[in-house]
Amino acid sequence: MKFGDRLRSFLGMSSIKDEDWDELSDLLVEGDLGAAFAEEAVQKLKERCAKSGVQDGAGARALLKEVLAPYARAVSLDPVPGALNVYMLLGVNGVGKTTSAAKLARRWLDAGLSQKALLAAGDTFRAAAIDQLKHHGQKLGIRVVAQEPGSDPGAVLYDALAAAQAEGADLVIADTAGRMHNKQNLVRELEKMDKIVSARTKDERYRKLLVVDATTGQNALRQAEAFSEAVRIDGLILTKYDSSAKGGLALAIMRSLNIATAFICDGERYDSIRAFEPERYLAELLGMEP
Ligand SMILES: Nc1nc2c(ncn2[C@@H]2O[C@H](COP(=O)(O)OP(=O)(O)OP(=O)(O)O)[C@@H](O)[C@H]2O)c(=O)[nH]1
Ligand SMILES: [Mg+2]
Repeated sequence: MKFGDRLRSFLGMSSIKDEDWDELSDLLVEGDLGAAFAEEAVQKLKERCAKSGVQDGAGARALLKEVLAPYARAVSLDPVPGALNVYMLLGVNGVGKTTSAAKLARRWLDAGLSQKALLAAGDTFRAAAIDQLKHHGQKLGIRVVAQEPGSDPGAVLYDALAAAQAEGADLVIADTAGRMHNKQNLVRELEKMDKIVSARTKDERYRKLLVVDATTGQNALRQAEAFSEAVRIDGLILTKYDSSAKGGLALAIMRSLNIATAFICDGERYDSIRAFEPERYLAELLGMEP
């Protein structure tokens, strides 16, 4: 049963008793909010319910939505037409970075927010990663700037920026490697790539998006924290929302890193990406009618 549905049945009760609050807290932990956040949310909710005399589940759920709302923040990070915009997609293995890079390129070209886009194969760790991006490039008619497997990802980014300038492209979306087994290496590599782009792109046109798999639970929160220590993250892309039974993870990450979500992806197709809408997200999370 989906987390929202379980919450719906729990909060369907006509009068909430004292011992029910603990169960709600457990339910929120199961929904991937994390223990500390869940406890804090329930504490706030209890206070609000007491203050406004709410004793029934439906009333409590509406108030719970209010308690969680400050953490569900959206940010619009669309390209600004007229000059080069650079996006770097970060995240651990398999979260959907390469797929999201292709989705974003297609979305912004279709919307007329980019006239000419390039994809940069910054994941040089695996040969298959470069091929995968090239495959998307071929399908979408977008050139992919790549080097040999094992080459320096910073050099690939450097090439991509030079190519964008030479060819008059206004959008570069860079894929990156998601391996995490050596945090120090990852951090060093990200910092280096970051420096190369920062030196050549205006701040407001250079965005780092952290891609998070909604199905992966609290591990993803720790990973997000590690990335955010290495570089400034501008926003989240929440993927696999179609197969996530929970979805509270995004809220936990937004709260912990104090960042907002830009996009939410709910499928493998190129058009399975949409702007993050806090109201809709919270309603779905809490099993409410939107
Ligand atoms: N259902 C679903 N599948 C997705 C979504 N986004 C990506 N995927 C799938 O998840 C798998 C991994 O996606 P990739 O884009 O290769 O992930 P990655 O982060 O580049 O992975 P690595 O390069 O191995 O680090 C692929 O099979 C994608 O089709 C989504 O929103 N929903
Ligand atoms: Mg990839």
